[in-house]
This record gives sequence, structure tokens and C-alpha cells, in this order.
Amino acid sequence: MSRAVSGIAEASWELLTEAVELYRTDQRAVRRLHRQLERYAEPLRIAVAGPWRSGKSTLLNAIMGEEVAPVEVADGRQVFTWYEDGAQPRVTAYAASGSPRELAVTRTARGMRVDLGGWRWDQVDDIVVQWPTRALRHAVLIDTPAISPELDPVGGPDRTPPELPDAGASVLGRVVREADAVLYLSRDGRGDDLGSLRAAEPDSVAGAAPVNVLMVLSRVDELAGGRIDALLTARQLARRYRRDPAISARCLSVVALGGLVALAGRVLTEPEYAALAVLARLPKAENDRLLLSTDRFTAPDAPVAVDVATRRALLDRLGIFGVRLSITLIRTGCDTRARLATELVRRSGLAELRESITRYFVDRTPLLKARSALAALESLLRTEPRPGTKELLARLEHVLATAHEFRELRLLAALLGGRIRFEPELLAEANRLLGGDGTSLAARLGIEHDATADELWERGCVAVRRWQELAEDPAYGAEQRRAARVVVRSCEGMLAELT
Ligand SMILES: Nc1nc2c(ncn2[C@@H]2O[C@H](COP(=O)(O)OP(=O)(O)OP(=O)(O)O)[C@@H](O)[C@H]2O)c(=O)[nH]1
Ligand SMILES: [Mg+2]
Repeated sequence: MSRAVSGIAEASWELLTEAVELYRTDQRAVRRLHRQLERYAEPLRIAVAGPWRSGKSTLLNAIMGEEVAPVEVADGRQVFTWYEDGAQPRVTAYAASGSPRELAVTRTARGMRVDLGGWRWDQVDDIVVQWPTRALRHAVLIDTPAISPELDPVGGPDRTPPELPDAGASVLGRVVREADAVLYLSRDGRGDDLGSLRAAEPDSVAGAAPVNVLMVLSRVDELAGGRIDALLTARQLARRYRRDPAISARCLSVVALGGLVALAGRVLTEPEYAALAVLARLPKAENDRLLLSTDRFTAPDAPVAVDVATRRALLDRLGIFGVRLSITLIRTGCDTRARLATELVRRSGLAELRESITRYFVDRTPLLKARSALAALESLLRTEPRPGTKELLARLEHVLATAHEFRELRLLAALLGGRIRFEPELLAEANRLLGGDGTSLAARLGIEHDATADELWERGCVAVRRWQELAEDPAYGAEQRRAARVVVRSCEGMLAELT
């Protein structure tokens, strides 16, 4: 843990332990606080949230590299499904009352079906899936129920959403209380629910540290009418959104993901590849006709040597865009299952998503946990006032306002959102020094991982001088100079780590 980060972790821990003392006569409050303290030792919790059918479960599977999600729950039930690392696959249900219960599981083509064994669905709040995979080593992923009934923005055969009685507000409330960070999926990039997510947080934390959300443009293969360059278009769109102040004020970054293509790449089988290869051998004109629509592709009398059941299965696995893309890729050199699978994953945007999760979430684990703890403490202090809570609240606000780690994140967001401007080169450097390209010393100083301490020191000194000068340069406005001072403080923190 870097020195800078341990600062905020310690400060928040201290406030929580003082609150335990303050509320010692209130068993419920003390339990709440202890639960928060326990979370410091647990893995980071990342919720996958978003509108109905935005691709949440598919994204989870793509990350895990297996079709595990969704765990089928009764329609309309607000169950959170937690995926955590475990030696053996195991599924446990948790209810508000009663002890946890291990569930029998059947794997289905689309995830897992569980047998509640005598419990009713309305008794279950959480299902915990332990699954042996490296992807869960540093974080717990939470599949959450839809928070709004977003109707298909791109047209298509989706059925109508189930009734979501007040679901949005209650799911958002739980996401805020229980997750440290959020992957927010949106098919159109509007992110209407992001404002509600902020509104569900206690005021001081929401205002001082608004940055624990990554927006994922999802199902992007359906953009651009499913044209072969849809994924590329989506990446450009994500880049544009990143620079949009209205969006960057609400999330750390925006990444584009073709979830279905990513998952297909991770689980593609030899028979699936073989069927695609047969299609790829058709004359191009015939292929184009066949792939004009899903109806044509799955027509029983289509003149192809791949039976209709297999074609339907390919469509389920890849979507019409994925089938088109795969055929083009096979034609242009992806001539084995492994090559095609690798190329599908590469084009899907999965690597960028995973990198962003590492950079913005996993690398900032202590900070995000401190943020969660402070949010929980703030809401307790506000809802259950007693002598002494006012003072503690003031100290909490002081920690939020002065902790350098939060200042860094606020400045990063302001720079990304264009609210504070510098010349492009300086902007890129500030972004890097503040940890926007990764929080390790090497990443911040823009130097190879195996750099010596002397090289790092040298770089740090150059950076600190440049930003000190900038902080005093009258050619810059007050806001820019203030920003430069925050960058100086980041550099000083790095130099302190090197001594
Ligand atoms: N074309 C395309 N379809 C996708 C993609 N991701 C998911 N889908 C399809 O969209 C439907 C919903 O996907 P899910 O992953 O279950 O979405 P969800 O957000 O978990 O849905 P709910 O939990 O019901 O709100 C399924 O039929 C998926 O196959 C994608 O990247 N591209
Ligand atoms: Mg789902």
C-alpha cells in the first residue's frame, strides 16, 4: 500500500472506531459499524448495474470466461448475486433471517438454475456463488437486478420488460450501501440512472468523492446497424463520451464492450468453429444474402450445409453481427478455433474493460473502501444523531475535503471532463501524475516497470519542479494554479515514497 493511500484508509478506520465508541449503547448501530470495519479486510466489491437487459450477466460471464451468470431467480425478485473466488463451485443463499443455506445447482445453457430446497424466493436476499477463477482473485463481482426498464434503443426482438415496482430506487440504494465501485452498463451512453446513483449516497461523500463508477457502453455490436465496423465505431463513441463534461462528471471513464462477442471468444467450441468455417466457404454473394437478417439466417430452407439448429445456436452464441464478423475473420486468416477466439476477444473491448477495472478500481482498493466506509458512517451519523455525532460529522467532512487521494480523484475528473484546461501535453502529464494511467510509481512517472529508484527519483524531481513553476505562473488562472498545486503534492508523495 502506498503511503498516500494508507493515509485515507487509516483516517477513515479511526473515525469508524470512534463511532463504535459513540454508539456503544446502540447494538444495531455498532453491528453496522463492525460490518463496515470487516470490509477493510475483504476483497473489493464491484457491482455490475444497469437497465434491463443491458448485458450485465453476459459481461460477468465474459470476465469470468464461463457461462455462470445469471443464477436464475424468480421473475421480479430483487436478489443480488455475488461471485467470489473459491476452491470449489458452491452456491449459498442468504436470507434476512435464518442461517445461510447451500443450494443444489443445475448448469443450463444460459447460466445456472438453483433449487431453493424448501425456501421461498421472497425469503432470499443474496446468492453467493463461489467459483474458481483468476478473474475473481482481486474483487467480488455482484450481478444486480435491472434498475430501469430501458426499452430497446436500437430496435429488435426483445420482449417487454417485467414489472419493476420501485425496483430502481431500492436496487440503487443497495448498490450504494454494499458495493465499493460500480460498472454501470448503458446501451446509449446517456446513463440516466447515474444521477440517481449519486442521489442515493449521503451528501458529503457524494459531493467530495463522486468517482467510483465506470460506464460501459454495452451491446455495442448492435450499433451502426450491426455493420462490420460497429466495434470500432463504439470505441470512438466511448472516447467522445469520455470528453463530454456531462458524462465525465458522473464516471471515471467510458469503455465500449461487445459482451456477446467477448463471451463467444472466451467459450467458442471446435464444433461452433467448424460450422462457421463451413459458412465462410460459401461464395461471398450467397453469404451476404444469408446474413442479411436473422430470419434469413435461420430459415429452415436456407441453401447451406449447416443445419438450422446449429445456425440458431450460432446466432445465440454470437448474434448476427458476431456471425458476420467471424466469417470475415475466418476468410482473412483466422483459420483455427484458437485464432478466431483470440481475435473475437481482442475486438470486443474486453481487454480494455479489464484494464480499466484494474486501473480505476483494483489499484485503488484502499481508497474505494475508505470511501464506502465514510459513506456508511455519514449516513449513520445523519440518520441517528446523538451527542457527539455533529463533531464526528465535521471531522468526516474535513477528512473528505483534505485527503489528498480524494483531491486527486476530483482533479482527475475535472481534467477529464474539461472543466479545468491545460495544453494537451500538460494535460496528459497531469493525468498521468495523478494516477489516471495507473497508480504505481512507474505508471505515474511514465517510466518502464523495471526502472531503478534513481530513474524514478530523477523523473519525480523534474515533474515536481515543472508543476511548482506552473503553480506560481501568473499566466495561468487561479483554478489552474490550484490544480497544479495538487499535482505538486502528488509528486511530493511519490518522492517521499522513494526516500
Ligand atoms: N447483440 C448482443 N446481444 C447481447 C450482448 N450482451 C447481451 N446480449 C443479449 O441481450 C440479452 C440480455 O443479456 P443479459 O446479459 O442477460 O442482460 P442483463 O442486463 O443481465 O439482463 P437482466 O438481468 O434481465 O436485466 C440476452 O439475450 C443476451 O444474449 C451483446 O453484447 N450483443
Ligand atoms: Mg442479468
